[in-house]
Amino acid sequence: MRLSELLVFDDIVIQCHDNPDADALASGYALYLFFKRAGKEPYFMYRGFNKIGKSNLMIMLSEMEIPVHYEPDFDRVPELLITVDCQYGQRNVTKTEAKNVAIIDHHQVTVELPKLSEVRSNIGSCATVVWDLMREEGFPINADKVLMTALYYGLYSDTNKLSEMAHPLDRDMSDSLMFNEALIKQMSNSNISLGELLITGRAFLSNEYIDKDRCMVVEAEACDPCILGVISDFVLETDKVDVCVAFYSSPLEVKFSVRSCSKEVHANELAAFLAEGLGGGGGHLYKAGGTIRPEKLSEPAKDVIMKRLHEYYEAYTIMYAKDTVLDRTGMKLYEKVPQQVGVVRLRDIFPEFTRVDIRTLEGDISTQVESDTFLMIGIEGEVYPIKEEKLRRSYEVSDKPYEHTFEYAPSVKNAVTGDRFEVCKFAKAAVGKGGARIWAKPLTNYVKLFTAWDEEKYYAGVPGDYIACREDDEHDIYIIRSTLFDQLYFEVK
Ligand SMILES: [Mn+2]
Repeated sequence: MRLSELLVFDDIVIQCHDNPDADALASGYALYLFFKRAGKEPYFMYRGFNKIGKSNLMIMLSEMEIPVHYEPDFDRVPELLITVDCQYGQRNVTKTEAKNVAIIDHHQVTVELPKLSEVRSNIGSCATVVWDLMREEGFPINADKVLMTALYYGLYSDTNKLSEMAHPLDRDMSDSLMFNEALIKQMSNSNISLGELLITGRAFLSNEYIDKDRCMVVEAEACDPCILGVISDFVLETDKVDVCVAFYSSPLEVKFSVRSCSKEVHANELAAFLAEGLGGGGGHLYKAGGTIRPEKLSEPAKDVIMKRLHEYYEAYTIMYAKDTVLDRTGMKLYEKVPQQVGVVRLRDIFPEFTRVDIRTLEGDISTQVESDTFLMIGIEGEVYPIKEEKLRRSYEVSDKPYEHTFEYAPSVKNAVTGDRFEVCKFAKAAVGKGGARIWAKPLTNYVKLFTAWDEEKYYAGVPGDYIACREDDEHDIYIIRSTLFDQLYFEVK
């Protein structure tokens, strides 16, 4: 959906979820400004049993002059109702009758969505979704410091001070906003009420320690999700605790934060594992978080989390490629299908020795431009630097442009000037020379593989994925996704 599609309506009401948080308020406020600028008179409100009382939000409302109204008894029927940071029909938003409904959100979809909706479940905050929609309409976001501060604070508080932020679009927004730092500081230091301080203290007493996995689980009472970040960060400081899951369970949602300082447990992967099929989870290698829908649980959240943690630790076999030789039983010989990839000579975009940041769906990579540095764009949009010599050994580079679109277009930024370019626009097509042969077989178990070239970060494989080694180097072991294997390899008969 584009925001301009909503401009056919005149009588517009924007509604946050009940007990609004900073993200809901920021998103609604941004939309309010968008419609104002388009000549409309939008009405911005929230409902439910409680009026906003948390001190950080009180500061936000007064310092930013956010025109939101508390309307527990709202009974007008507007032409268009937009619910932000929630989905119309969900239990956390009081139902308002309306002739038309639009939804803008970033949670898991749990209702049947109306035609007018924009729900991006893998984005860190609703503010990011609104920011992207407004940007698309050419709204001068960067001319309004209050708006930028509101959007930033929405993302900041929904991702535990950005630490659980996972999507590159969130990073794009946080990089581009020039916000009022003093105000952010003031709000984030008024985040915990005295009541919540007691919740934090009581939560520590309810801990469950899994000795053999050096893992601690802490249950808190329902609270502001930021408390979970505080708890899990603190617990991880403890000797003999390498992984921590802090969670609370309320009738509306189960929220959890994951922290890990073990190189054998990626927090984002564990978060995704805990929530699989029940909600969503993700973040970074060391810090992550997620949500579980309570209606999908048939037993207490704590039991589910403990069971899944147990399964997680049981399931994975850890392998270090440099000390491993795969058992060839059941393996077949395959050859690589000549693949079309995209390549960019960075020297064509940036002066030599420029430091650049490459942003991809998997994360940011920094490198320095040298005359022989190329970027390679793989078939899933993964981007990585490669030296010209290595590139030419395995690929035939053409003069034809590389035409491809991905869910998130990879981009590269000059780290000094901040100028950003979409990588694909500069890419030329290249085709693999083929000939490389591997031994491979499908995995029947979960594996974490530390490859020979990266001993810090593992690659996870699940049953169905392929484990392979090069025919000419038995320690060059890697994992190939089941969804890609047939596109990438054919069997040598
Ligand atoms: Mn939110």
